[in-house]
Amino acid sequence: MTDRSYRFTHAVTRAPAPSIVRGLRAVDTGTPDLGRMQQDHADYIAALRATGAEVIELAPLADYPDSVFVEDTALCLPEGAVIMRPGAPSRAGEPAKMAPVLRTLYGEVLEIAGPGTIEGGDILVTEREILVGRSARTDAAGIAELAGLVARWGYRLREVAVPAGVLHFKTDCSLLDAGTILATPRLAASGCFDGYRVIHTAEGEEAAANTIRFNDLVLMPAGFPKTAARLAEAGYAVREIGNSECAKLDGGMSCLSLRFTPKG
Ligand code: CIR
Repeated sequence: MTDRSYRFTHAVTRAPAPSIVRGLRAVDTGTPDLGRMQQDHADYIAALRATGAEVIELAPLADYPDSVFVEDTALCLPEGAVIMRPGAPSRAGEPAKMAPVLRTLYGEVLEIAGPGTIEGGDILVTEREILVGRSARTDAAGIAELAGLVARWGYRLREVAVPAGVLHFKTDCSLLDAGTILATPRLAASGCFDGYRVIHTAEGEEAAANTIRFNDLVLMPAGFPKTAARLAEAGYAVREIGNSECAKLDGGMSCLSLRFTPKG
């Protein structure tokens, strides 16, 4: 096994815009506070930088309330990047804002042309395969198009089901190292992680499932002490980041960055 699924030289983030108050959400639990989100975002970026990575911070995009959630705009692999095609109409223009940035970092940048849709939050890249969740945002045609594009780089893609009512596949899981996944019991019960070591989120802490392993750290949303303790016991270096405002928009740790090591 290699460490290529969690060791990265680069990350790209985008600052939240004041329009974040109009961001998409499944259930309205209150208006996100921009100031608090900016503070949490700064902590998040500092944690990424503390691992030695270069973090590129993009300017806010007022026209796209959800544009802080950059993960959904692209899939970044060592060999190249693939620009996504979001299933949420209000987010359809976001990938075109990310593409020029990735073109400065990668030799090869491909694009999902459609008609299918696919968002980065539904894609989990592990050591041995690319898992893609079929969700309300990611459909069969989007998955098929991605499979065709990444085949040239030798990747195997496996479609998995996202539980009803869950926004993205990675809302409920994350990669902790080459062979280990953190997942909610409801997602793991589907058997989609057979062959991996799975650590479950603690009961009532399902919202802790969206973490990121980034170099030596695991960034996780603050406020889930039982799951944090499980990760620490398993030997991971956990860094808790405030996520109260992004959580109001169904966002977590993975959504806030693209993470990658461009080859060459
Ligand atoms: C949305 O509904 O699209 C945003 N409010 C949240 C996106 C979260 N992104 C992610 O999990 N990758």
